[in-house]
Amino acid sequence: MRWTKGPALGAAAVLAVGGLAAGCGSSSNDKSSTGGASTAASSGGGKSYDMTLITGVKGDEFYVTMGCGAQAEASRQGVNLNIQGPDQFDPSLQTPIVNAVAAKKPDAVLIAPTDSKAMFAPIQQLSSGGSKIVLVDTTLDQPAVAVSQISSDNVAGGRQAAAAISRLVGGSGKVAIVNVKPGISTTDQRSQGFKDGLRASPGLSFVGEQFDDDDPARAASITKSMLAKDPDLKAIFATNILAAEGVASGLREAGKRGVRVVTFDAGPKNVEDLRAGTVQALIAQDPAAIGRDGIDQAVAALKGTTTKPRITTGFTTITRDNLSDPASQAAIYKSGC
Ligand code: T6T
Repeated sequence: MRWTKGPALGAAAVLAVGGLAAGCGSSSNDKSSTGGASTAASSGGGKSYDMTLITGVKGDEFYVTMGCGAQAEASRQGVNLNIQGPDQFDPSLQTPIVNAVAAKKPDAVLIAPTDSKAMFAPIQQLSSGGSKIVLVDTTLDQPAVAVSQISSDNVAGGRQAAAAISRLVGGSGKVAIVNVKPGISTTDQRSQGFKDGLRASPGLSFVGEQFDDDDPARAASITKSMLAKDPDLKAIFATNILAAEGVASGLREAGKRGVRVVTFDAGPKNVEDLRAGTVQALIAQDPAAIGRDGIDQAVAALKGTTTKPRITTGFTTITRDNLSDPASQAAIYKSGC
């Protein structure tokens, strides 16, 4: 089996590689894990805007890589960018950060809301204070508060995961989902896309979905309890980085070989698990492109030029067969810029 690019992969992904390379060459580090340093604008010529990127969680390589893409573009555009994020993917921890940022009234805020409902009021408050809002990665049930939303096509990614699992198990057997928590737009959509995609493979039987609260230890114990309940489980779809890490640990701890795993995201640990054969395919998003496009949309909104209400970035499907290809290597998330 050899997969290369996912269906949504195109110019966006190619551009993202360029953005990421620029990020790695810049002087910025992982602001989302250092608690919010800011980098002064170094170029430009016009007005220098102050922007903040509020990630879903600190230290997660998806958001680190998004921060690298955003920082590279901010430096290019002469934007002062500050990057912050909560310690956990949790609206009760993200809200105080949003409130503190609102008090500073930055020109624009790029934000990945940790809950599609609970984060609406704090984000609306930011907008009422005059900051332009760009939703990056996750979105809100009421996204009109934002000038632009930028993300992967998460429904399509979930469908792609179902098709990949169907191929891996020969079209029949029990399959399950390990998800993060309800209310996160991205992972809800991946789960929805996966369930839709299963309809194309009537031989697959869906035995359920469980939520790990973005905790890999919980994902590992969920995996072991799924195996105890269904010892003939054939495959698991893990909907994000930490779910994937936990599912891989759970399979190792259970000493279970032969269960096929397809995951969203491509952090360094996910790649190790792919190399070791515990995981069979990683659907890598393009977080650097999301960060870069987020800065561009915010600048356009502030300058009063045309913004794009919706931007969809691409995927790269990474398997052991194509892992050494330059496109796969470029799609692996970074732990620092
Ligand atoms: O999968 C990404 C992101 O797209 C999602 O919204 C939350 O989880 C990640 O950050 C990975 O941990």
